[in-house]
Amino acid sequence: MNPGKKFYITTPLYYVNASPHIGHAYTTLAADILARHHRSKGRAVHLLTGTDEHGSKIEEVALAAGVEPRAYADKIAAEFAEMWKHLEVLHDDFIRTTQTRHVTRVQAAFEHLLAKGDIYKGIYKGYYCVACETYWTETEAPPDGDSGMRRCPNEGCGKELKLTEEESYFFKLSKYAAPLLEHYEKNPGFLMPRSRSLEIVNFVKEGLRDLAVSRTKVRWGIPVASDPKHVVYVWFDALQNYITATGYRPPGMKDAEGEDHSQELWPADIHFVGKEIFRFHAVIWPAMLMALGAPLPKCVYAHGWWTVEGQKMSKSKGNFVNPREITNEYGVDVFRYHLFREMPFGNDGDFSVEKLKQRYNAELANDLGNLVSRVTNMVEKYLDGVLPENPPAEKLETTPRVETAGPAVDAAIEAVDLQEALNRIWAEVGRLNRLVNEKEPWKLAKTDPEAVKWLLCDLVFSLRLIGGWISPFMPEISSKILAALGADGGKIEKAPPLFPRKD
Ligand code: ME8
Repeated sequence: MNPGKKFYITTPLYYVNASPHIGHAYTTLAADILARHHRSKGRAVHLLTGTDEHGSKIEEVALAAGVEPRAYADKIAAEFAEMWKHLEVLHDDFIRTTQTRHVTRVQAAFEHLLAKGDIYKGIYKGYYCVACETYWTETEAPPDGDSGMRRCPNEGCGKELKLTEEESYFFKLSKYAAPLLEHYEKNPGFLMPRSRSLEIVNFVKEGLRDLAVSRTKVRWGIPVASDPKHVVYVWFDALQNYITATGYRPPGMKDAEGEDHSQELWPADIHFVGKEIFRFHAVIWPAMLMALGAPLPKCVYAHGWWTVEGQKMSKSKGNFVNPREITNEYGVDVFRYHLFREMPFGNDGDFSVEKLKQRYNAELANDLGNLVSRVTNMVEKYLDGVLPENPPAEKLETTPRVETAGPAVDAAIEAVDLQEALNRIWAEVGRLNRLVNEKEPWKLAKTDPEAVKWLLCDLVFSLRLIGGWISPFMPEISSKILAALGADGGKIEKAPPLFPRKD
């Protein structure tokens, strides 16, 4: 492997048809947590996010709003960028599929595949879901018993399909079924979690049909360079962002805007996606890369879906949760914490404000916040805010025990078992709370000041470890805790409340 290779993490490119909501935030925050973790270990990391701006879905919403698709895209892309800033996401790049650096590379890749014979011209006849930007066949989407209407079979979609017949270029996806199966077999970590990989393997085993990759009925897209009445099918366009963003040049492309950093970045180490777009990333995308002769990403990780107060989020219900509704009341870090403590990565879960509030009061205000404020208060009171320098190792009983959780926390984050990482950390928070309750340092202070000194020292050192571990999840709270604990060498004073109680 190239020694300068960075750990390259991506999120999906979100459609610019609607404002960011908690579902988008979830994937992007998972990517940010993993990125922060690796950075904290001194590894070079590159986090890419961005927006998916072409296709009929965007064309339709812009038309309905009476604006040009580009103006519509500009507005929503800016909302996504602002949201990531607000949520303390540290991304290294934000790609928009309308940017020249992407457009020219998609065009060059298309021409290369055409010349190679992996793309050929034909007629597409079948059904199309605009909401999912997905083609369906008659058998995949049989007519409804009562109405005779065909609906999108995607879980949670069910929108009416449009019958379409148009001249189209096709990508020879069928050719790649066997190589894909071989790749899945040889690389058991490629499709994650395992529980979702079987579905993909079975799907590919059924055999793959060639995929329509251009449209003539849509205008808002990347024109095929050699035949501009066609625009590139939005998924065939958007999937390539992960590699176009690296500056990669498809075979045959000489001049290109932007530097080629593909050696530093590609192949991606992990693509984070929601379960509903796993198939695109697990089947179509690797087949495209095989056709281009580029290495495949190391892993595609599909997480589950959030419902909100027991309901699917949808336009008709108007129940999309804007993260700001939560962060305005509880702060950004609390939102970040709740999402990953609540739902095991990979499973589905339900978002409820009541549950968030319970977690806030119990796990944050009480378990962690109180502990920090009690400990810092006692250090101020009994030790004048100063810890003994270089305490002898035998005086610290708890710190080494807490420390042993470190590798498990790291391993859980690296396996993207983010809930497990938080469970491990909170087990140590629990250990420290029990210690304080058992030893009752406020009583001990009257009888054995020496013992109190070492006990507080032990607690502060242990808490500093915990303060560090939470930093990928709660960067701001982590800094506040570490500062309050004098981790930068300062005096220790009673910490201001980190989590004011909510009733
Ligand atoms: O699919 N729960 O974009 P999109 C959890 N443009 N995650 C959710 C979610 C929910 N309820 N709702 C959305 C697209 N997400 C394409 C992707 S990639 C080349 C192109 C998250 O705006 C989750 O990551 O519909 C999901 O896959 C993504 O947002 C879909 O975003």
